[in-house]
Amino acid sequence: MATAAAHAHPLSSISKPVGDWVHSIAELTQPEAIHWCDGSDAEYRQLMTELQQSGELLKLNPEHFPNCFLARSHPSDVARVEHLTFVCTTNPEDAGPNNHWMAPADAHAKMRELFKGCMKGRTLYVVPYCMGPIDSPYSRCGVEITDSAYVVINMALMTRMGRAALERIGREGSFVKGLHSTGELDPNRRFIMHFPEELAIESFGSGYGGNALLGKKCHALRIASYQARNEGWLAEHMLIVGLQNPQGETHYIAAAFPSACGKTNLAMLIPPGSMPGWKVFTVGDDIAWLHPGPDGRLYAINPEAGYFGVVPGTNPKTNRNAYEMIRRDTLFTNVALTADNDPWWEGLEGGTPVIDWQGRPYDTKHGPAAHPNSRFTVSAKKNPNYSPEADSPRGVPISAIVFGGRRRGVAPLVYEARDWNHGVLVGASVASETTAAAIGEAGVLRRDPMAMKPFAGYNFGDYWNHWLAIGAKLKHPPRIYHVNWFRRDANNKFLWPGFGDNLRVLEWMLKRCAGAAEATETAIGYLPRAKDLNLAGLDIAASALEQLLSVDAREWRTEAADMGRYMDEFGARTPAALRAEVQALQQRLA
Ligand code: OXD
Ligand code: MN
Repeated sequence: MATAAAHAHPLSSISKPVGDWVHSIAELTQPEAIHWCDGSDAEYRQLMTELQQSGELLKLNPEHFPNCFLARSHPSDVARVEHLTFVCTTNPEDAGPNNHWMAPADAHAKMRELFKGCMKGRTLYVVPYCMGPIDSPYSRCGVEITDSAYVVINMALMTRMGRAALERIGREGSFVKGLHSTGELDPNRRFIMHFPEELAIESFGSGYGGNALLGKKCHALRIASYQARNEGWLAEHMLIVGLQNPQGETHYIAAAFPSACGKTNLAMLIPPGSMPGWKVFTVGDDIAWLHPGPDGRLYAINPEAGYFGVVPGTNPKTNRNAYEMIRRDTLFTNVALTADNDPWWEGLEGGTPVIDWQGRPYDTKHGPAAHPNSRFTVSAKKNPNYSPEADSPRGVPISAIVFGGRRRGVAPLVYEARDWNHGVLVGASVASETTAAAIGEAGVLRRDPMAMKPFAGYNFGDYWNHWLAIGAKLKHPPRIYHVNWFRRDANNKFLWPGFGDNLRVLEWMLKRCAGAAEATETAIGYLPRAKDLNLAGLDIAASALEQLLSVDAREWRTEAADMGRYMDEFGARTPAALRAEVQALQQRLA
């Protein structure tokens, strides 16, 4: 298709700014052909066929996994590369100590050298996309130029991609410019550059999701967070879920957790059998754009249209919805294979791997069969619990915001912030053990404010200030909570069952929002007592609950001091109101 359609396009709605930009990139990168994506089914099928012919995609067992495919990435290109990800602002202070910084002119010069002629013999795909419902005033558009057909099909599943987006861009005039090439996949020639002041992204040398699907982390979080600050909203690393109680009332929660800490599982939660009458609706599993609404509440849209979820650990017990969802129409990346050509991953509970994620005969001495950060890409519409509100242009009203991390100690199962400003401190002090979602050592505790450490496109000090300002605008702000599903006992065993049973904690939050549940006041905020939680049908020891719901003042004094030190790293940009919150916490703990 590419060669036949060289430099031709069937789309009449190309505006001059888009046309001119594509033209200038084509001059720089020298592709053999240009393909303007229209987002049609025919185009998708054609690309899938081409990718199979070139061996980049493998068809999985069509009886067991109809219309499912496997892609294998280069073994050095399996996760986000935070050390090679830069925010390029004129003033380094604007990027902040939370980002790697490069001067925009230097970054552009470096990237120009890499992009020069890099698409020779390849097809340049123009991928217009809309983040958010196509008719929502809260949505924002972008165009990704890429030389990877794998990226195009992922973008087709993950965003509203094609003709309608291009038409909206034509009407609006402005769009985020994303330029991507897989290059030679050389880790020494790999950079993910962000230019928030120019609404531009340049990514070279990686084909991995978070580095290459520019609509996701690069646009919808790093660039959007910067845009959101200028425009008075928030772009957050949050799932959005609707919870319908047995009385038939639905409330929405937005929750931020670091990568690979169970956002997709919480967004698709299955109520335990002992909680009849509850229903769960997924609005989003990774990113939320939050806007103060005309009624003084906070409204959320999910800018994405699909899931790029972590595969290992998915089974009928942990997430039956996801397990069923990814049995058809799904693109797998870096999972293993059984002798039947079925996908296999650790935690599947059945089947035997014979080929590992790198395509080698499986041998335990090579490590896990599936890569720990192997992924599924699937359209959100395939989720049996897809919320009917997920396409609503006005978004859904948020009753509670939840922050959480993966911590073996210190943080209790749940606590409620005293008010919005205290809640901003609770979010700012999220800390979590690192996971396989990014290159680097897993299991190391690091501060990850609002789960945005890898994704905030500007200085965290300014970001916290913006959070405080948003709260001041809300007549009916959501309540703010912190949860820790990952607390362990002295034998390193998880104390809380997690997954579906997390609904017990969410129920308490929603009852608190309605003024219908009790709590005890502690120095760190409001905690439920065991009797305040719905524990019907749950087999859990009283001693486990006691540990889960306890606050150790000594540990928390250390924690508070550490938070204060962390905030000092942001110097004068840390808002005084947030420092005051740390001091107040320290006084309550004294
Ligand atoms: C993701 C991540 O891919 O957070 O969602 O790493
Ligand atoms: Mn994520």
